[in-house]
Amino acid sequence: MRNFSKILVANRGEIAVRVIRTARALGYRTVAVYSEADGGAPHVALADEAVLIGPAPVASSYLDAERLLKAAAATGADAVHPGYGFLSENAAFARACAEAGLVFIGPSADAIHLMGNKAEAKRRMIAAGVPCVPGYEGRDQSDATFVAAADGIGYPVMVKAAAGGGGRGMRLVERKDQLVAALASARSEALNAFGSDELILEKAVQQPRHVEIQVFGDSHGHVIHLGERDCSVQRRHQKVVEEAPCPVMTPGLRDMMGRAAVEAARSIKYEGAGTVEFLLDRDGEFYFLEMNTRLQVEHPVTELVTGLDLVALQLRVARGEALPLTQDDVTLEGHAIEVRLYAEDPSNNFLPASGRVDVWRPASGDGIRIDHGLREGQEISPFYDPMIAKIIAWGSDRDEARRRLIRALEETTVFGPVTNKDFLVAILAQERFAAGEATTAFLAENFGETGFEAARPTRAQAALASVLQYRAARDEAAVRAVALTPRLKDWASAGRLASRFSYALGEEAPVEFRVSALGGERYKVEERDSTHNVEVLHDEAGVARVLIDNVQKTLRHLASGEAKLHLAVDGRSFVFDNLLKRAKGADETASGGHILAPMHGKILRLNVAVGDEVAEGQSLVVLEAMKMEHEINATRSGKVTAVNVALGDQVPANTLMIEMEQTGSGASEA
Ligand code: MV4
Repeated sequence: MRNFSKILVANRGEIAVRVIRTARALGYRTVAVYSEADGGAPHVALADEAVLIGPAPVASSYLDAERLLKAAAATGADAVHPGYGFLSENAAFARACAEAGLVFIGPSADAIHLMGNKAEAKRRMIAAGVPCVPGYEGRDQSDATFVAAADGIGYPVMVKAAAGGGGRGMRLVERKDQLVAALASARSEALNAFGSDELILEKAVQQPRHVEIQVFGDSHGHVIHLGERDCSVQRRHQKVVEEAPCPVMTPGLRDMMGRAAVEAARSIKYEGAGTVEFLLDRDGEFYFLEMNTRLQVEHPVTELVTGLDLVALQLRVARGEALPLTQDDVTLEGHAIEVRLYAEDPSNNFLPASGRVDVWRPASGDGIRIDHGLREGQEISPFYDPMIAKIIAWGSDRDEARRRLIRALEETTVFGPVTNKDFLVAILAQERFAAGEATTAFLAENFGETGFEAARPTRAQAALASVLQYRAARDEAAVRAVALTPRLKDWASAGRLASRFSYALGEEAPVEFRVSALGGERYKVEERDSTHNVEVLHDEAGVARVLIDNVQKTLRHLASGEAKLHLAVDGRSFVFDNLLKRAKGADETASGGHILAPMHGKILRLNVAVGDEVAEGQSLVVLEAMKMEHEINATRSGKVTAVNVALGDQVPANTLMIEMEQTGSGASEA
């Protein structure tokens, strides 16, 4: 037994949250670490203790082994869970933990080191009888040797960096006359990226699937596998969709691949969670590619089809306990699909996005699991991977999981940085993907050429936006006029404003929307080609139920300044930018030019007349309502151009009482 009771989680974000949850549930004390950028992050609040380890850059925080070991010492932690990424596959860190008397929750430093070199790993796997892609993984690195080896293998071949991963230093070589140049460029890229220019050569497998087997080993020599995951849908070697089981798997093939993976792990006395990656070709032949010696990002799909908690298993075997189940106890049920929701812009070459997440509402529902480490209001930091969440769906069959996942994406709202949500929905809805036919070539073939442009908002969606912007401006004006929250007010009566909103909808010219309040939260929206009738049936905390053109729907909305509105409706998220407001405050509703009655009431005093110059804060009107006097003040200076009410009038809410124009310089920004 290697007992421990307090686990330091040497990671951040969703995986730190994931590990802390299980550790706490199993009675362990937990220590989080965080950088200066992460003080407000959920993983910090969730742990019993949290240690500030350094500034935002990873080299001086999450990648700094010394600071992590210090944090463990300071808090009395006796075990370290590395999560994925960062130091999770760093043999020196695993060794340093052991030397500091900490249980490293992962395989031995030797196993990490061995699998970190593709040439070494392949030699060992060939010796263990694990099927490998035909290739060359020798120590002689001369061009002549590679050229001769490639002739033996047959073109096309792949050149790969022995120390590499993630496709860096990898070259596809179609013809003999391209090989020497490819070797040279791969060497220089590998040396630069990994500090080693050692290469291997492999036959290029055509349109393979990426199928990986989850394995577990314990310190008693038991090794089992938990079935496979298909991670073929990748973009530039970044996984985008992962699922279990693989759509083309058969029990016989699973048994063969599982045995090969177990043999791979057994041959190196592997302990803990590991993943053996294979390429699966069209003929059902499979080839060992590499072994990942960590818990992987996509482990939840395995959890959902096996019913096991992989972190719990990791903690068990790290303590020196035997695996609590045998291979025969492992059963697979149903199907699970995971997608990675990223803050990135699919229409701009997937450029990572950062910034404050104003609204973060992950969906929930039957068969839906969302792993994330994000708090609403938190920043997506440019220092780290911009993954927002893993959205995972389980179904009794693949299509049920797929449908549930699409729905979960549609019902998940992110207002703030742009995300790949629509891209993910488009992948899941794509015919070939739905048929389970996606190989590693899927994204390049289906989304490669032009990048991804989400569909533009429809006129009806823009009409909804205009109504919401109208209401936001009205409520803002009312808040300015009297210190009452808009919710307390009675907006039941007809207003008299026709406000204009202009949006660039991706058509040739911007489209103008004219909103008229008909009273009682009913609105008429006129645009170039048609009229939309909108009624807001219910609206609370940014979630509204609306009726538009006789169809009810639920939407989420958030006004951002005077010009912008975030709107999530019909499963999509949009940002509408009112060009009139953005241009120069052409619509004065919210900038103080239109003084509205904030509620139904009686004009008790009228303090201004047409032509008066008024100063900001000056009293304009006193309204009696709900047995109280409400003073309505100018929200900025200007000249009164119209007074539409008289002393003693009973006015409905939203009545345009006074109109002002701006004078002098002070501007529309106020
Ligand atoms: C290959 C291959 C075809 N043949 N090796 C890409 C990342 C690295 N883990 C291995 N990769 C590949 N290795 C041989 N011998 C095709 C790929 C590959 C790929 C693999 C999995 C998922 C997506 C991919 C996209 C392009 C290439």
